[in-house]
Formats: sequence, structure tokens, C-alpha cells
Amino acid sequence: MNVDHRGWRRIVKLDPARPLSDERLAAVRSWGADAIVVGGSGGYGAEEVRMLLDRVRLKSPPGALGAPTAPEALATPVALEISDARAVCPGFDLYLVPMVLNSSDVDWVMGHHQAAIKRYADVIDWRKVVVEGYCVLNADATVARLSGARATMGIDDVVAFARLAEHLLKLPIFYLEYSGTYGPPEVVSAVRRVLSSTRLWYGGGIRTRAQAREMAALADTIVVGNAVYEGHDPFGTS
Ligand code: 1GP
Repeated sequence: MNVDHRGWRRIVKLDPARPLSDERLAAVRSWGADAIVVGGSGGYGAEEVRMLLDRVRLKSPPGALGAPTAPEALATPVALEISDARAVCPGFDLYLVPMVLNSSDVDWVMGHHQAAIKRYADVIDWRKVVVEGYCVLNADATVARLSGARATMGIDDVVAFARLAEHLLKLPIFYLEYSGTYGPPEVVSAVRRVLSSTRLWYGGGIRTRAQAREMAALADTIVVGNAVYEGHDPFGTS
């Protein structure tokens, strides 16, 4: 199992607040993504997170027709993306912590993080924590509203955020977040050109294999979320 995020090229993001049938979960697992990330924009607590983790880890739900007596564990790493410190549970391979770099609210840059560290410092395993520098670029997305992101900006501003992530903050990940809509490849390619040590993640609106190919050629890592719930198959091979 590769728990080093630097080796991940294709990620599936599952939202604990959204219903997902066993059949669909099994189909998604068969895509062979490099990692599964559990995360969303709220509407769930630690119990929903734990239940989804348990379902994701099993190859077949216990008692399902044709399921092995002892369900086999999934070999794919599973990470939790923390957007609410109250919705955290143990057992994940990695914990991803978003900083919304283009938020107008300091809480989304580091305030919530400071409060969570103050409360949970004794139980945090820092070896499993990785920071993501988010640049939220779809103004209509829930994450943009929640975080007060200044989502409408030109390519030069986005590129400056990418440089800031790499050179000022030394972040491991710069995440171009177009959640819900397919972003312009020219933005991704402009950011690609200025990043070297910070890895570039792209997420947003990938529904087809052609879109997955296009963004995978520009970003280090691509993330698929909504497609899981809409019945699309951007990572499928059949
Ligand atoms: C969401 O970037 C991910 O955080 C993926 O976006 O849901 O639009 O695929 P979609």
C-alpha cells in the first residue's frame, strides 16, 4: 500500500453526507484509484466518517450475497480530509488538512487549525498529517461559500497563489479546486509551469475519461468526487 501522497495520481473523494450504495461503492473500488479520500463540505459527524471508513475498507459488505466469510481488507490507502475537527476519527492512513489560501476569512487559512491543535494536540500523529494549500475557484461551490473564498480571479493571481504555496509556505500540495465544474486547462497548465517541489492537485467536474486524461496530463494528481454519485465512470477501464 502506498501511503505516500506523492505517488498518488488518481484519487476518488467520497462524501460521508451522501448516500452511496454497496454496488456503486464496489464499482468505484474497481476503478483502481491510487487513494480514496473521505471528505465533504459538512453535514456529517465523526460517526458518519467512521461508518464510511469501515465500508470502504471492506472489499465486500459482511453478509452480502456472495461475500467471503471473512471480508478482505482493501489495499488502497484511505485518507480523511478534515474540514471540521469534530468530524475526525482514528484509523485513516493519512489526514489531509486544507488551508484555503484565497479565503477572505483567516479562520479558513489557519484559525480553525489553531483551535483544533489547541484541543487535540495530544492525540495528533503528525507523521500522518499533510497540508493542502487550496485555491478555490468555483464561486458557486459550497466550499467557496463556506470558506469565503475570493473565487473569481485571473490566471496571474492563481499563479501567484501557487508560487506563494511553494516558496513562502513550502506546502507539499497546491490544490486547484473547481468542485462541481470543469476548470480551464489553461489555468492548470499555467500553474504547472511554476511548481516544482509542491505537487499540483486538480479537482472539479471530471466526469469523462477524456477529461480525466486531459487533467492528468497537466496535474500531478486528479480528484474525482461528484462523478461517483452521478453514475459516471471517469477512471473506469471497461
Ligand atoms: C471536490 O475536487 C473535488 O473537492 C472533486 O470535484 O466533485 O467536481 O469531482 P468534483
